[in-house]
Amino acid sequence: MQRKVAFSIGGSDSSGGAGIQADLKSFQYLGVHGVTALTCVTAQSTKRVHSIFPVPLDSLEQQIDSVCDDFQVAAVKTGMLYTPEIIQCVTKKLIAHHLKPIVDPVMVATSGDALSKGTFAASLKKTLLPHAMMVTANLPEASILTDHEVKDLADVQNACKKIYDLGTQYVFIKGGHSKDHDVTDVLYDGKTYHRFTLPRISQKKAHGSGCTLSALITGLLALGESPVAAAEKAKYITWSMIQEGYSPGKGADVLDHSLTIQVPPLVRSLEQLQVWVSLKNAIYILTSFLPPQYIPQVGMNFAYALPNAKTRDDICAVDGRITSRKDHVSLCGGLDFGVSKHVASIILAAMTFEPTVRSALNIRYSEETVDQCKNIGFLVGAFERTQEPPTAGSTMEWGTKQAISTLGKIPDIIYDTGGIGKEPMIRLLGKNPEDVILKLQKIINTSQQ
Ligand code: PXL
Repeated sequence: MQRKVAFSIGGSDSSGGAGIQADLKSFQYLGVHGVTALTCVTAQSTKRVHSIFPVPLDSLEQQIDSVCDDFQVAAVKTGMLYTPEIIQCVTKKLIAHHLKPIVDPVMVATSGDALSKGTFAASLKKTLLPHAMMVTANLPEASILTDHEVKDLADVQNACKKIYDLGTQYVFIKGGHSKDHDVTDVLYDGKTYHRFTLPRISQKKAHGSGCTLSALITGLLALGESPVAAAEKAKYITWSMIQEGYSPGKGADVLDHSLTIQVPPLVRSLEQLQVWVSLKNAIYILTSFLPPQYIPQVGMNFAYALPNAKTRDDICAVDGRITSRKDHVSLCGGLDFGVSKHVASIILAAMTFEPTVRSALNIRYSEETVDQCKNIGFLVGAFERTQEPPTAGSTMEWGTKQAISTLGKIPDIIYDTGGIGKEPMIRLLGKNPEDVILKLQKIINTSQQ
């Protein structure tokens, strides 16, 4: 199979969380072949940088030539360059090979230890940035590059202009170090400021997030994405990797670069993202406790609607199913808006009676489960498929409305006993995914007594 090739020039992080190691994992995540040239070897733990050994310049030159003479490099990034001499060497080689890099202006590690020396910043500005395609700077790095404190969004626009004037084609300034509630990153292309905002993940101190973000941008560019799309998608993926971060040593958390992380769709409002995150967390909990016998033959879906949802596109659900295989419950497919038909129709129908009922889930039907629900004191609604008028468009919409109008209230569950080729089913309704899960836990607990 043909693979695009992305090139990372930077330092080795022996703790495996940042540097070349993070870059290769990020390329791998995207299915891009990663190639590297090592500038330095750092002796580093998850707590601190113990020593830095710069690789001799003739070895660095040979690494870059070996890679560029062999591979069709589709995109390149630079990370830790450490000294003005390394900057000069790398710039000379990139120009010779007609490559314009994504530059991550690494100067200080997450631990606070220095990763640069001498007149590093001045050399970066004068030598490498005029040949860069994009610079990805956090607020302290933007402050150094502009000789001006950049502390919040208000300062970022000016900083973008100043860095752009150094000769790079794009400037990406990351808002992670601001004191704002949410994190806004800004991408400037010389004309427009593109803003990308995601909720702050305050509980994690993520080592390697800058490397990962710039490597993902590089990999996405190698795959043919535009710089604006690459920056936005890279931010979403990095955010998800930080959320799933783990602590492999005695110090900082590192990002989870595995293929199983769930990445939210590119959303246009933080409300959409909150709905996505709530559902994702609920499904994570659900799959950890659900006995497989509750999964219907056709699989389970779990959905959560935006406030005031009007169409299926306003409803987030599993693009696939929650299934059981070999007594193990697992999620098959990602979460997205507009992907559910059945469960979404149930929620939309219920919301026409009571707009706060925004979540639903289908479980396997059994008479015992219906009886247990009655014993718990749940309101139980039902419909019969045989009574559906031929003019009804969606069975789920008709059935839900039928069950609610018969009861005169919103039930906790709605069941039907099936039909020809139609599996009988129970659906749980609630205000949000946590509410639905609590109801399901009550059912499971009473059945185990
Ligand atoms: O995160 C920047 C970075 C880049 N490269 C190397 C590093 C770090 C941070 O620790 O160790 C080698």
